Formats: sequence, C-alpha cells, structure tokens
Amino acid sequence: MTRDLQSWVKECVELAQPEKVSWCDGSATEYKELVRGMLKDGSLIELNPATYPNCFLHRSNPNDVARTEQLTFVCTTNKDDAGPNNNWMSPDAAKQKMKLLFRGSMRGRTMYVIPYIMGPVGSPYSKVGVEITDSPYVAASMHIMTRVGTVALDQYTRDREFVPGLHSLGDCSPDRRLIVHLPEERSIWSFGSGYGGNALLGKKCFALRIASFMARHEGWLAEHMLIMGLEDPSGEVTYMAVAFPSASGKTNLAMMVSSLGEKGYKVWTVGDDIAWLSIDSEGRLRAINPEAGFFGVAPGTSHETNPIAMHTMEKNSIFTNVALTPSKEPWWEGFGTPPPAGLLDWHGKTWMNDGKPAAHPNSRFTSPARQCPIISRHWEDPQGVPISAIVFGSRRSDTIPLVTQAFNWEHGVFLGASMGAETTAAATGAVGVVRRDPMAMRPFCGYNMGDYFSYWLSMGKRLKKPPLVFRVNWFRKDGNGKFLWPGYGENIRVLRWILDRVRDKGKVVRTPIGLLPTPDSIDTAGLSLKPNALQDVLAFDRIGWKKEVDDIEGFFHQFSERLPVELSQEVLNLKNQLSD
Ligand code: OXD
Ligand code: MN
Repeated sequence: MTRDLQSWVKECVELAQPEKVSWCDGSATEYKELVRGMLKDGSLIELNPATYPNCFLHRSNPNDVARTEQLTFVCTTNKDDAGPNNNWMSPDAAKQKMKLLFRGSMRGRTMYVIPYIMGPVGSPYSKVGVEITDSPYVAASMHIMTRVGTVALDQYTRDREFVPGLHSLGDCSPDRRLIVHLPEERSIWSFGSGYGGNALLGKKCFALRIASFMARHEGWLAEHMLIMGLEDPSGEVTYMAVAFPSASGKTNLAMMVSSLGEKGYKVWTVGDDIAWLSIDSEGRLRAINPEAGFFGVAPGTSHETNPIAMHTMEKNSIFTNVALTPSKEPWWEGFGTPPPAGLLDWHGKTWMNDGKPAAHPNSRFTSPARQCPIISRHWEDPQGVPISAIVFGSRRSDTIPLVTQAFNWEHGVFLGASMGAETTAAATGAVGVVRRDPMAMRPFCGYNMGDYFSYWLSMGKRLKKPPLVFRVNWFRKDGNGKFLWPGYGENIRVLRWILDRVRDKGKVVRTPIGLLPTPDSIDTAGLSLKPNALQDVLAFDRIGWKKEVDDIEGFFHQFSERLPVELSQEVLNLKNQLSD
C-alpha cells in the first residue's frame, strides 16, 4: 500500500497539535537525550550505575499496567472478517472515535515521529512502520525493541510502504483508552495507554495483528512464537518455532540453559515472542524475529530460572513497574534473593510486606536482544533460519501429554487450533478454567480465526517439506497437584526427542491423539523423577480426551461456516477413535 509519509505526519500534526515535532534518527545521542529528559521530569529513575549501567526504572500509571483486550478492536469493513475472536467496530466509526480522542491531545507536548523496521536490516522479509507518539518512554523503548531511524527511512524510500501507528498517552484515563487496528488500511491508532503492547505499536499491534492480516494476503505467516536453535553434539543446529500463550514461559524456553549441555545439546536464541515465517525458493519455511529486543515478564525470572535473561538485562535496559532496592537495583517476586529492608514497591512507596506484591505481577524488562549471551549468530540473518519443527505449547494440569507429534500437517493445524491454557490468578475471571488459545494467537490474530485456520492448512500445501508439528505440555500434574515434569532446563530432553523425530529417529506409539514417545525414547539419565512420573506425564488419557474433544468442538462451533471442513473432520475422526 503506497502511502506518503510526509502527508500522514502533516495530518497527524494538524489533528493532535503538538508543540514540537521531533523526527527520531535512532542514534545513541538521541537515546541519551530522551533519557535525560525523562530523568529530569522524574518519569525515569537511574539504577545503580555500578551494577546496572545505563539502566532505568519507569513507573506507569497504576491503572495502565497490562494489555487491555477488552479495549482492543479489529475494524474490518465486514464484521465477519474480524471474526468472533476480535472486538469489532466499523472502520468509519473507529476513525471518527479516534479523531475525537486525538484532537488537540498533544498540545504542549513533543510529538516523536519514529520510523522503524520490524525485521533485520536488509531482509526481504522486513517491513517498515512509523509510530507517532507523545511518550518519550515509548520512543526510548522503541529504540530497544526495533531498528529505529535512518535505516527505516532508507527502506521506506525503497519500498514506499509503511504501517502508520498513531499513539498518544492522552490523560491515561481508562474511559478514554482505545486500541484500534484497521487491517484493510494497514493502520493502527492507540489512545490512552503507555503500557507495552498497547503503546509500543511495533509489537502486538503491527508484528502480529496487522502483520497476520498482511501475511495472509502476501503468502506468509506472522505468529506468536519464539524461535530457537538446538545444537546437537556434531555442532549442527536445528531451528524450531514454538507458540505458547502469554506469560507461559516463552522467554525461559528461548533462553534455556540445557541440562544436556555436557552431552553437547545447547540452545541458541533467535527470538522470544514473535516469528515471521515465509516460504523460501526451495519450498522450506524460514523464520525471522521481527523484534530487536525482549519485553519480558520480570517476576519469576531469576538466576535459577533464567540466568541468561538475568545477564541480558543487566545493562542498557528499561525496567517497568518493578520494585526498587535501597541500593537502586531492581527486585521482584521470584528474584531469587530475599526482599531487602527499605524496598520500594512498584508505586514507589515503602513496601509493607502485607501480602501485596512489591513488583507488579506484569512488571517488565526491556533489553536489547544483542546482549543475550546465547543469541544465535543468525538472529539478524536477512534470510532468516530454516524451521524444521513447529511446537504448540499448552499450559494444562491434566489430559495433555508432555509431548505429542502430529500425524501430518493437517493434524498439526488441528493441534494448534485446539490449544488451550488454564487461566491463572493473574488474569481476571475464574482460575483454572481452560481457555482456548489457538496457536497462542487468540488476542493477536487480525482477522477471523476460521479463515486463519484455512490459511494455515493452505500453507502446508505450498511447502515442499513442511516442518513436523508437535504439541508440548510441561505443566501436567499428579493426583496431589504436583508437577510431573521438572521443566526449565530439563525441557531440553523433550526437544531432543523432537530433534530425533525430525531426523526420522526416536520411537513412538500411535494413539488417537497423535504419536507419543515410548518412555525409553526420552533421555532421563541423571534426572530424578518419581516412580511412574514419566509414564504418567506421557499417558494418553482416553476418558479425559472424551471431555476435551467435546470442549474443542464447542469452541470450533463459533466459527460456523468459516471453520475449514478439515478441522471438523479431525474432530470427527478423533471422536470415532475415542469411542472404539
Ligand atoms: C507479551 C504478551 O507481552 O504476549 O508478549 O502479552
Ligand atoms: Mn507475547
């Protein structure tokens, strides 16, 4: 979609009426200036320069601490094109609403114009976006999360295409908060929130919602997936793309310290949240990470659970809504050290240890990906990395085995489309209820998911050698509510089995739900598991699956005639086999 950048910026200036317009060039000097301004007005606090050099703490408005799905809209001309998975408004109504909100909203403020690239510089798969914002915190965060400035303008000069995103903090009132996507126009409008996914428009808004829509028209996929390389003892690296629902450990998996390191199995990080997947000239799937940084959940991250992330964030990072120690270091629940006396909570008040967390449960670190000690040497390869396996992850305490291989691509699409996760106390609503989250894209698919499933099926036909598809679940529990599988660095044992399958090795048993590993085909040497834990975590639970398939069928029902027949057929096949 050819669009003129200067005219769009002019329109935005006329609408929002900023005092000043500042074009971002992406330089280190510019970053320093943004930081200097925020230190001066108190919106950033400098952390201990000896232990966290060039790191800062930002506290967001307490009413603005998470993505707000209920205020997020996908505005297609035809309501059905947005699907039951999205909130919908007509594009005209949306633009009218947004124009009212934005009118004069930047008076007295600086408008930052941020040209950025999603994807490596020089990659045929990369795309340009331009975010206009009145938040210097957003401008600084975009410096970390994307490639900002001159490089992006250069690509725009060649492509003549960009995805515009207009953002304003407004007064941060939840009553005037709205995040609107117009996929047919490829544009984004976001008002009233300064929080990550709502405000850093390159991430969920562009790289997933708008990009998934573009991808369907252009023949590729934009997915909520980490990308990792698994090195074997011969030094060969096999790449996988792995989807997990939000806050289910994607960053931990992408940066895993392998417990089989001594045997020569190690992990290389390419990305921790988003994958853009394209078919190359040889008919193989290739992935790029469109992002340049990590926007990771802080609580629970420690030298125990994710030492690589801890090292990644120890310089040049912005922390949001974490607690602050008297020695000006960040702290959060699960940090791995006891809370020090004099700790300030995420509001900046002395923490009373009265049952309320010191750090907000959704507090974050924003760090450059290049600082990750195990970043893959191909993470910025313009051609991306070849994907040999796609893994769909569930977070389920029962029914779903540790790992299952799909029979074929169609069955793999069914595994992805029927993914579910149990809700946790961190989310509103009942706890422990299974919420279906197909391909972990439920909050991020920019069009009707029925069409999305059909499109996934069509990708399989276009691939000469489709990646193998798997489903994993690290979270299955025993009758006493204890995890059956240790998780974290031990998950390498499951990835190793996946690698065996990619190489036509590894033993399986065929069951109605897919191919399951034989217990002896998972390397458990040196692992102390309770008796039968491996059998239990791998077990096919016929009774549980009878309930599961009914639930999946009920979920699919809402897509009515947009649900591809192949998926109805998969449900039928499974039902028949379960009743045998
Ligand atoms: C994220 C999310 O921030 O999925 O990555 O919510
Ligand atoms: Mn995510």
